Amino acid sequence: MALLPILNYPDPRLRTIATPVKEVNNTIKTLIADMIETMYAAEGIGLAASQVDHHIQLIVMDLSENKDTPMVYINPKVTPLVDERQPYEEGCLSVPDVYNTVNRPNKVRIEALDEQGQAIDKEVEGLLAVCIQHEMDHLNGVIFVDYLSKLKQTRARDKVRKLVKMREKLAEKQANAEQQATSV
Ligand code: QAP
Ligand code: CO
Repeated sequence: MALLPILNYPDPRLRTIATPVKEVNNTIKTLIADMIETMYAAEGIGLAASQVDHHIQLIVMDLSENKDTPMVYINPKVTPLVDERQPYEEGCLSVPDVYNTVNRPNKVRIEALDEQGQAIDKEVEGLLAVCIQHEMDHLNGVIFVDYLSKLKQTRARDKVRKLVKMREKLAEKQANAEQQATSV
């Protein structure tokens, strides 16, 4: 198992359109396990393959309290079941520390394959409906900030750039400290 690096907004690779998975083989199963591990490590509830630079139609999610119920959606098709849209405060592992309200239909039908290649066909509402639409957007190169005003998009971009720089500096410091500790 391995942690995968997550692409950060506004990385242009996040705009890549994902292609369908042809066969749920061992390579895909390893990627699924790594994505679930990466999602848990980052304290996320959902992660699309696009976010870890794999441009295939694959989503992992876990909305359970104890983080012990991972869900896998392969080649998903999501159909809204209501016209009405409801506001929900969304975040994204690719847009760290940015949260904003997005309006989406809060009841959808999900058709997909699971990790065993078995067909899933279910109607869902609430957070699960919101989250699958957010992750589905990633597979189509869409990020939740695209729904916000230009001003909010600029602020989000600047905030993420600053945070990524800070994280890089911190990682550099930690690497230096470790080197010091081992070179006595
Ligand atoms: C998508 O997002 C989602 O900024 C999944 O510092 C989120 O898991 C859909 C996260 C909310 C609907 C509602 C974000 C973790 C996790 C951050 C996530 C952060 C740490 C985001
Ligand atoms: Co996201």
